Amino acid sequence: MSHRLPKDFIMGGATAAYQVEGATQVDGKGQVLWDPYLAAQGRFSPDPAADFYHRYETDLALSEQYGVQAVRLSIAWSRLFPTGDGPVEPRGVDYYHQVFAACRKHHVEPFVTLHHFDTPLTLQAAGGWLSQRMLDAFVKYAEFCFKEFPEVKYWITINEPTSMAIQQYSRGTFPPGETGRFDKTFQAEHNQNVVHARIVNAYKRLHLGGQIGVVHALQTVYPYSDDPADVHAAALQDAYENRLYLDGTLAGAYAPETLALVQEILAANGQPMFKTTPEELDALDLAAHQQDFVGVNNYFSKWLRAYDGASEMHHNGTGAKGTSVARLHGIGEEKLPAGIETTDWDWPIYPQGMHDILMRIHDQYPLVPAIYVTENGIGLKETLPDGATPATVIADPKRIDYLKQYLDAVATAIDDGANVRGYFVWSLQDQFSWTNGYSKRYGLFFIDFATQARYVKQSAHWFKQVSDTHVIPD
Ligand code: BGP
Repeated sequence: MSHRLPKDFIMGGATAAYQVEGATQVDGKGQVLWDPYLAAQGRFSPDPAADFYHRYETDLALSEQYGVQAVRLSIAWSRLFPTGDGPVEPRGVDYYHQVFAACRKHHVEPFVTLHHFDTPLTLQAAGGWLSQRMLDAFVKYAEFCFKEFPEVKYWITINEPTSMAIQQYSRGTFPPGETGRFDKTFQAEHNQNVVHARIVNAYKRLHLGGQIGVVHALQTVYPYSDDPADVHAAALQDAYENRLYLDGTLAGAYAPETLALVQEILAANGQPMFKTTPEELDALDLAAHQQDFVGVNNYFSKWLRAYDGASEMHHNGTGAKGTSVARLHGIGEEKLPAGIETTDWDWPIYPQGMHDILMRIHDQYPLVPAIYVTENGIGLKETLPDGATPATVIADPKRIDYLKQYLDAVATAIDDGANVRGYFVWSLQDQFSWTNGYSKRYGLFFIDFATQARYVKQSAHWFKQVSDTHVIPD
């Protein structure tokens, strides 16, 4: 039977400044932590990305045409404040006013993220999420945006604090590329929870009438077997990737069990517990009582089994299927049960995990007023067919199948009582991927990166049908 979505359910598309804008060296934009890191790696460049800096009008027109009612965008902090906490760059401010005006013109609601992995280089050099200077500067930049852009009604403080802290300090796939530093990871996680809370509280003091929330990457974690050691490994992994954030931002306090699991990971690695102050804990509590929504990014789930050895990791950043390895000392080993399909990047396709994470928020975090799925989608290797014309529609049946299964899981969670208000597909158009470059495409719209021509994919037609009818076809 076809699944129905609520009449006011928002169907949106997601982007991030550094992944779509390109133009990283123009109009006074400051450097971000990725610029020297990617240049040193020499694998791929963040320019031109999808050249959204110059082509936002085209992409917003396509959005309107294909039923994309809302777009997640992020402001590049370094366009407004090239050094993070120095003087303002008016050309950056003007640019975002123009983008938001174009959103209005095309009847697309902007959901605006303040930080999507693109810390200004100066502030990363000062210690990034581990430095008080960065945290204070982030609050000031956020307050500037709230006052400067009253046309924005939906704000997101931080995109995926999880990905940021873990990939920066324990998995080594984001700059500065450190591994095994669980102490830095948890301190950065806590600091991001606190700075998110400070910003929510500042926004609410301004009484601007809009809404504010945070976006988390939430991988549902299951034990590989019902062996108690595997069950415990899953609990450790969950504390590390999900629970410290969920407690800190959605409950406003860390449960004693969460802290005990964190402590256990740190003790196993001979590292100290993260530090908190009473003022910080008060800020967490206040923010959790007044924020408006949480965004959930969910692509895949994880299965954990007990592991006693040294940490070993391999990140599949090329699409060489079956190459991922993740065994973390003090946590456990990721091990996929038989029969679960994976993408070329080893991401398990498991829509039940989407349903389960939405229900977990509904069941365990009752302060949360509303949930948006702020990212979900599938990365595929796609090419432009020979002889393509501007009218060519790119076939992507695999994406339609994935989106249908996950959206069905969202609809089931709504039927089961979760207050999910919208769904943003990752991604609106093909774009630059942090650790994969240009080979992992997610968009409803195909981009020929050499010419920047846009082509519609079949999934865009499917998306429009869902958006128009609020029915997920069989
Ligand atoms: C999320 C990020 C996005 C995006 C997406 C897909 O974690 O918020 O910025 O990149 O994942 O990830 P990837 O590009 O690694 O496939």
